Amino acid sequence: MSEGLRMHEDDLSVDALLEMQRRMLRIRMFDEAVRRFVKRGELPGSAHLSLGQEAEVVGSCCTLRDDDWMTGNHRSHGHPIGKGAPLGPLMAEIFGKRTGVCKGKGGSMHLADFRVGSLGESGVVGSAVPVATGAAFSARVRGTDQVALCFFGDGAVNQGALHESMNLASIWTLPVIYLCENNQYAVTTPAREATSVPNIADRAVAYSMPGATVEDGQDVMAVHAAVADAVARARAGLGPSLVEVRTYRFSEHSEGLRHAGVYRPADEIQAWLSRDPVVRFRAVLSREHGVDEDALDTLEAEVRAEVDEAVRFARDSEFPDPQDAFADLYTTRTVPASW
Ligand SMILES: Cc1ncc(C[n+]2csc(CCOP(=O)(O)OP(=O)(O)O)c2C)c(N)n1
Ligand SMILES: [Mg+2]
Repeated sequence: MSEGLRMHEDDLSVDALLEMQRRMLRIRMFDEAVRRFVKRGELPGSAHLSLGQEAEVVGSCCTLRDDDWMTGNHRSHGHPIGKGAPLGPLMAEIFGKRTGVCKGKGGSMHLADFRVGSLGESGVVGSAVPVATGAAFSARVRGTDQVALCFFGDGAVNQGALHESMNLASIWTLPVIYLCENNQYAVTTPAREATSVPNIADRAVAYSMPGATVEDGQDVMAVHAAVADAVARARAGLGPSLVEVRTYRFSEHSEGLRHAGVYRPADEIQAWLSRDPVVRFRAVLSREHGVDEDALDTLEAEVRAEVDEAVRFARDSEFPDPQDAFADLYTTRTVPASW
């Protein structure tokens, strides 16, 4: 990680560390379940899984308070889970049910849960970046110390919306953390062939903000430390940061795509699989924090039961009524005069 942020020292309790492992396990088991249902033809549409990227999602989200905001992208399941959303309404959304977080109208690419500050995800690459920037602007206007965490992939790095947003955030000193999930490919395009700088974090210089690269994005604590520094900076009123996290997706761009073996060398995939973030952090909890193996097994069993319950809830729920197709398309809320 480059220097320049460093406003925060990690001092997490064992309970906080176990919560991070719990959320990583939730993402892992939730997306493994989704993959099974897609394979069986039980789910409509495509599904972009966060398998392999659990550490960057959870390490980032666990630096936030419940009232902080977060936006994401088409790889949308992990982000709200990382922010602490309950699993049932997320799974119901993927099944297209009316109990889903978007009442079954959004589907897999549009999970959101306002109750935990998860403002939305979108299939249009880069489109949630201005939303996070706007949320940070609202904190500034209302005089709160909330911050906004903005996830985007390496494929969004050259989208105009990102550059316009980073520029505005810089000149207005907005409390936003631009978090690039560099899993090294945009569908099949390698980031190194599509972007003009070797380190995406180098782009921060152009917007007078600190930039940091987390080389080992499969280490949840390394991600947490870097993002916590950026969050502390934003909360202190010092403005935005860009954090790039190097990671890897374990599955294909989306389930059902037939690109396997064409663009990613087998030894590269193998090297990343051997650094599984969930397996690694379990070993760290046991070796360095004295958590016994039985407690770690119990944690895994609890999360498995939670995912099973979410699936049951989704399957048992009703589909939306076609008559409600046009409900909730536009907000009826107005901005209070006091703003
Ligand atoms: C504006 C726009 N252009 C192209 C696409 C097609 N598309 C969907 S996902 C994707 C790649 C995204 O890659 P990245 O941002 O690295 O995220 P990842 O899938 O690797 O998590 C592309 C090009 C799109 N959805 N929106
Ligand atoms: Mg990518």
